Amino acid sequence: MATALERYDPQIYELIRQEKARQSACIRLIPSENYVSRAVMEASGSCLTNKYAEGYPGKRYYEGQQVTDLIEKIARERATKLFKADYANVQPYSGSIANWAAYLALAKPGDTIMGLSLPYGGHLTHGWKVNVTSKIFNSVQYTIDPKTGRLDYNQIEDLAKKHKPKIIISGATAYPRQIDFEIFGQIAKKVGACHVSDIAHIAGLVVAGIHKSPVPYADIVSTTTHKTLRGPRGGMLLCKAEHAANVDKSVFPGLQGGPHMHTVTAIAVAMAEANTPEFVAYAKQIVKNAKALAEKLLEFGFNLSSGGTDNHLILIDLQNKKISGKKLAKALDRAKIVANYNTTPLDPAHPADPSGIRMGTPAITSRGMKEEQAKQIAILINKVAENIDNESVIEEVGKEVLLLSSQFPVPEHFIIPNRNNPEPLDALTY
Ligand code: DSN
Repeated sequence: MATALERYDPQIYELIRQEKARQSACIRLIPSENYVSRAVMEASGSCLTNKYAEGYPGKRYYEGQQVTDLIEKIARERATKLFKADYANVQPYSGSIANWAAYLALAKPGDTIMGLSLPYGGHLTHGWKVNVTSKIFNSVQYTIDPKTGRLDYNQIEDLAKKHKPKIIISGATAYPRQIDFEIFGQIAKKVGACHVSDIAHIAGLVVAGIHKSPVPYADIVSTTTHKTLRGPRGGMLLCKAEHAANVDKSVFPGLQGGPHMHTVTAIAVAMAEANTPEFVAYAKQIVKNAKALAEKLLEFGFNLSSGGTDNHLILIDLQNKKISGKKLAKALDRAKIVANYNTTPLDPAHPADPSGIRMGTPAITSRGMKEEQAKQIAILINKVAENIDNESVIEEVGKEVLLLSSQFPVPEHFIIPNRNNPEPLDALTY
């Protein structure tokens, strides 16, 4: 039977169908993307989208909050338990807003913030020059050591001593190595700064205990909920009890109006999923897969920033291959392998067409792929890079991708055991 959407808006129905087919057919390597479970998708598409809930549980500005209060409390409790934090705010619409709320909870406009420079792997909202964080705050940017491709904690400490920032931000969007949040915390203490840690990319690895948690060492931890954490598109803040009131005020009414309660609901579900042994195994496999992909690419002579990876992503510097990041990303996309072009440390090229390409393994791991498939993907990537102007080879690779994808169906089939009934869910379609 046709769905309501199919009947009412066949054009949009068809486009959603096409996107679903694309997500199913392609090898998705964008490290910030994933596939959510059926349970998260259902919560996200639920009637909670109909409800306004300005305020917080027990202190709302609209009536009819009998259910929303319960849901938000559950989401907060699950998040605090999962991350072992004192307090969680689950309302930020995104990671960018979560970062903003963290800064405004701890600093005033005009204060100095210090974060990782975007071309070196930082996020726009870590004070990059085109982002409004650099206009409202005085932004000082640290970099990474181009020789090692790693954070240089001495440089960070020297800069912190020189500029006396109000906030030091740890965290990155394109950094393939472990971050020592404890050292960041120590540097912040030495210079009287607050420490905000943005773990949007690695949150799933943190809850699985693969990467050290910044929670003990940061005043506020900011994250998205949809990357390695595999929840809905959204943001979240975790903090020490002393900052809870300021964090809440910063999010609402400081930056946002009504929270997206369907997202908060889906975050609650994702927090339950992440608190399972299955999720820990998943997160471990993400890193194994990234390492396997990295090793095989190194065999083909690709230069990897820092020489490899400790997490879910790799950053390839293509200068030795004489191909631009954009050219390879577009050729790979035609071959149904989806990654994104990215700047690399000391990149001589413009960010609009940089020398690097960024890839990650959260999505392929959700499909059940393992090291063997990661290596197979590296072979396909190399084939495209070596035949960058040969459309018939690129088409051939596309066919090989389809074959591989068909063996690992999209994770509407992936199994998060029902918490009340250990029988796995059947493979149903959305
Ligand atoms: N767009 C995200 C990423 O791809 O890393 C960061 O916001």
